[in-house]
Amino acid sequence: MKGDLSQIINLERYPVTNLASKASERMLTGCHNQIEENGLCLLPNFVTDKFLNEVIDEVKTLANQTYRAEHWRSPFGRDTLKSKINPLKTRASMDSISYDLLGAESKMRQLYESEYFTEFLRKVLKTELLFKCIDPMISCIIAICREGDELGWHYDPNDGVVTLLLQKSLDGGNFEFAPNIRNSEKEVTEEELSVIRNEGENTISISQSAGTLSVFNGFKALHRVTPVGPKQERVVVILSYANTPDYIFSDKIRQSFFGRSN
Ligand SMILES: O=C(O)CCC(=O)C(=O)O
Ligand SMILES: [Fe+2]
Repeated sequence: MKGDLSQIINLERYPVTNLASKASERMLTGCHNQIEENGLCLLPNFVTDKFLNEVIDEVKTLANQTYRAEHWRSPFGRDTLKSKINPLKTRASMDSISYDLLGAESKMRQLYESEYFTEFLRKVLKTELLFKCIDPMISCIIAICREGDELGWHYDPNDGVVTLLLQKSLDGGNFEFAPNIRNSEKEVTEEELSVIRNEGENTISISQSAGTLSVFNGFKALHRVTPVGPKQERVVVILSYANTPDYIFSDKIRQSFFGRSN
């Protein structure tokens, strides 16, 4: 298994298979410092070039099985406002490949299903309570944002989303977030509203390259991917985790992303 991971993860820089080593300790301290600062940890060149090329090939092979979704949703997960033009609804539009389409040989599946990798994420997030989701469709998806596509401001329904950028868009498609802004399930604050209106003072825009792994708490942070420009699509793998070992997404989420619930 370790041997397999050396083909996938850049183990020299990120010694994920030897978490007790001094090198790992240093690496994890770096991760903790980043999370301390703004709730997000960026790990550039996390995967090997070989892996990146193989997964891009997987995406090409599955190109005719992507599902195009466009929907408007309340960033707060509350269906208070029905109108499509209401600025409090944000737009998500992209083509996605569901987890159940990744074959047994899929390199991406191997990374997501690696126990070393999950354990590494637990150490990054300083929790024992982090488990892969067991959703057959949503646990690990590949999202392709083409010209005009975006993932508008939202919170995630689960604690941990980890992304791996496979291909950067040449313009737009930036990841932006407002850390730790969620403070109540019920009441929407002025601070949250100002983020959605793109007037938020605490919004952070980050730069990711192909091969960057990003770990963040999207349950607590409002976040978005800005509209993608014309030159090159943005391709990202979205890996989902929860604090219980049995998390599956709602039928509504499966329907809205893939037009089917099983
Ligand atoms: O594509 C990204 O970088 C973020 C994905 C995301 O926010 C989500 O899937 O909930
Ligand atoms: Fe999200």
